[in-house]
Amino acid sequence: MNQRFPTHHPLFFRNTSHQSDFEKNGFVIIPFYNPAQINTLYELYYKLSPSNEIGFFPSTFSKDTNYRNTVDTEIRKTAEHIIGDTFVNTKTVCGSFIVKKPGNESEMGIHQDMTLVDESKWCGINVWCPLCNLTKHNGTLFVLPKSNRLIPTLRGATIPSIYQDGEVQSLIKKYAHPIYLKAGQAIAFDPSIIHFSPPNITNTDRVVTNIYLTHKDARFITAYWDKYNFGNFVELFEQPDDFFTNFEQFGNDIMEKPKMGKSIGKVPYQFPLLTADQLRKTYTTTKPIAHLLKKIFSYARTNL
Ligand SMILES: O=C(O)CCC(=O)C(=O)O
Repeated sequence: MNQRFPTHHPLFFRNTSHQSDFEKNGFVIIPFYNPAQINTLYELYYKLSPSNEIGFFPSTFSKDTNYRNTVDTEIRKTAEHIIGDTFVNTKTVCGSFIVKKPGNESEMGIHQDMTLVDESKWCGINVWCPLCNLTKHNGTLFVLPKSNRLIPTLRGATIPSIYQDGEVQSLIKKYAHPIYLKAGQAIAFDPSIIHFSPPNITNTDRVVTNIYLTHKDARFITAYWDKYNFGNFVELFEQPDDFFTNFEQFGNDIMEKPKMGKSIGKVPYQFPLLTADQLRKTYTTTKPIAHLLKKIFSYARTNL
């Protein structure tokens, strides 16, 4: 698997302007659930979800296999038609709840999501959709537009990130944009985009559903680095399509070698780092970014 960006994007969106915004910026805002579907999903959440969780809690982190599977099945069932109407050539791999319980522990720091496909050919899409309106108090998502195209990476809990430097992290926070979605609007984003979310400091759970999709022909692949033994190599594991729902190591022994999947060998990796200069150059000279967000949100206002 090469760490380079694809020369062309697979077609994912039926709407050509969604596809081109996604390609240009690494994300696009789309209409997703209607009010009845939001109610169905809230009922599911209150019926099934453990009440003793605190902080930031994705259902994929639960130790209860039945809970993970039921959430996955029901979210995918509720979204099935919208997904069919919105996307082409995709397979839906996992539906989950991502919850921020009230409190400062619910902050989610700067990150890119783990590698799940060969990104020199394919890409994944997270369809992240809140069931409530997002505000600056309840843990909205911030994204750094176009950051999925800054450096090609392999990612996973054991692999050092590209944004370790303190100044780099401050600049990411400075240039990132909050995405204030209304209940039922979704952001469809490339999982390699740099993103984060502040804590939910209201009194109510912030409930989001996330659905991960990728191209129907893409193999599911995860990456693992043993820092004592691998040097500049990373081991890749082919995973079954139910990886997300059946992987037991999230929120558990995530730093251990994957206990699921089949090793397909090691690839060289140089552990690249983002620099403050690269960020400044990209985000102070890329004037379209402010303009572009305005365009995206005016599209959202008129079309959603
Ligand atoms: O739900 C959130 O606040 C953040 C979600 C996120 O960062 C992720 O799913 O990778």
